Amino acid sequence: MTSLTITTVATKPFDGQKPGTSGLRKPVHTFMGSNYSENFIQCILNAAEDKDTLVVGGDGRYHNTHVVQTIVAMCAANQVRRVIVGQSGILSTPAVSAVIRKRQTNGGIILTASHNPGGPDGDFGIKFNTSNGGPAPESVTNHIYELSKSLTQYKIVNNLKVDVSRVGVQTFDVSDNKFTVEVIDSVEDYLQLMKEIFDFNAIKSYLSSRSLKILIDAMNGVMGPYVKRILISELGAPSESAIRCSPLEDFGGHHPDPNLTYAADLVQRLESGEYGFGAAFDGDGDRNMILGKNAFFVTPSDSLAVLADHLDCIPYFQKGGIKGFARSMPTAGAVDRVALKTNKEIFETPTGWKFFGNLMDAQRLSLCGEESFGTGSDHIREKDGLWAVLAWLSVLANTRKGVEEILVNHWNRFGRNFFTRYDYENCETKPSNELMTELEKLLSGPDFVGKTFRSGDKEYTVSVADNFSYKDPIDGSLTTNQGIRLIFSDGSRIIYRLSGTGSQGATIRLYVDCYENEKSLKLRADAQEVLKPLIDIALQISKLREYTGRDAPTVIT
Ligand code: G16
Repeated sequence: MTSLTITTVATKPFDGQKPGTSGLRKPVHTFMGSNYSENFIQCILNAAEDKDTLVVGGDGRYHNTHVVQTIVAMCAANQVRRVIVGQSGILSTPAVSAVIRKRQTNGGIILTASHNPGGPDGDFGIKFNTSNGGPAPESVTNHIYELSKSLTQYKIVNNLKVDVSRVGVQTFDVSDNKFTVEVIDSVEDYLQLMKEIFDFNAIKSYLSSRSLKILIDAMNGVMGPYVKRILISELGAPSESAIRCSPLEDFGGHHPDPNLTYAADLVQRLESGEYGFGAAFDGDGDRNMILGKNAFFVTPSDSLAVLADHLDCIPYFQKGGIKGFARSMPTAGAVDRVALKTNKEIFETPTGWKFFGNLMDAQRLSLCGEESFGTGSDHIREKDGLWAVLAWLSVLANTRKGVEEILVNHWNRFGRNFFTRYDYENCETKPSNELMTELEKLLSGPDFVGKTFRSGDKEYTVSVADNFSYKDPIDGSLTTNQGIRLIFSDGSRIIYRLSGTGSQGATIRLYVDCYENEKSLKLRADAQEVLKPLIDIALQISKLREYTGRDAPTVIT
């Protein structure tokens, strides 16, 4: 075997290589610029304290294959001894987390911009996960960003090419050291984990009894192969139960984002009443949307609460017990009521799955979720779309009830949290920042708390007005500036946040929620109608229309 040599390439720092809510996300043409990806990868490798073995994979979007080769060639030049790569460079985000944990590696690098569009005009992203399988905490991502500001060189083995199309081990001699690349089946480790968690026989026999017809939309993202192998081959769902299962580099030109706007096709098909259960995933397979018969929409906050209330029908929790629950701050507090009833700890964290990891590692957290269509448990350290679907199927098989009936029962027992999110995507950055600054000034004024706002026949008195901060209960780290909150005396909330996952301009998120426990109110169908007075007040206080020039949001959830 001829020895390959390491090349050191001179480079200059790029502005703005600051990881956001979940990794560095930019338009793909930015990542394709000379040295842009190499710089960021070098900073990850410099920041990683232990890097003997790393996992690499992505959601298959445009440019994925190229960057997989770059990462492997740079690992070879930077004292990594072994790299584990998903076949064809494909691994869902939950699968990377599962592989890191199962094979006890030092972490991994995930190539994805999640739910952002792909293709030559779309977005790309690079994210570092640490040895617990979760997204790197802020201490690490801040370190990566600091390194990126002064990087002068990166190291690469230029002529190292790996055949990622075949499963197996390939070894290389790099400057007289052995470097190993193991290409693994993209689904296998994840499938084995799911089999340990769920009762596959129970789900399979329920699906085969034909009492439930399901329709699953992989949205041409990474989940196609996982859906086919797990739901169809293993659990016996008919092949027509899964749609858009071929991973495409541009996701078929769509936003691979499982919400009512971007998964409208699925919603339409469910409206026919033919299916009792529907679900969609995002590009990298960590998000999920759950629908019942006639496209009955389960909000992520409710989905979390219902699962919290039914975890004991899943073998993983029967064996390991149920520790605490958690949700991100903007997520409505439906799960808090289940925690109260079941006497479990409940944590409220900033937006970003990375904030759940410490709690899970400390054995304080079993189940958590976010309003942004994320649900998951401590089986891995990422949110997990297919896990959520299998959890829901377990609940349906166990209760033999429909999705809507389960939700109505839940609201009757616990009351109902109405929730909506308005997204104003791709706004101009400067006025969006000004909006947040002015809002913060306004609410820190001496008379703001106690002030009453009126809309129609409703009246709301402010009892808390702040910018959310979080002290991690495990390591004591403080994270500030996590969203402006107005909490009213009846518990209703208005929250304003700037998204940390957009790739250009600014995305303003407005979250509004309230709680009802009066029978005639809680079973009303239309959340928009219930929340209208609060939405009007939110728009009025923030002068959102004036700052953004937008009359309506881009997406309403
Ligand atoms: C990421 C994070 C989530 C977060 C979401 C939305 O999800 O992992 O924890 O809730 O972004 O963040 P933002 O409101 O800042 O856009 P994903 O699926 O995009 O990786």
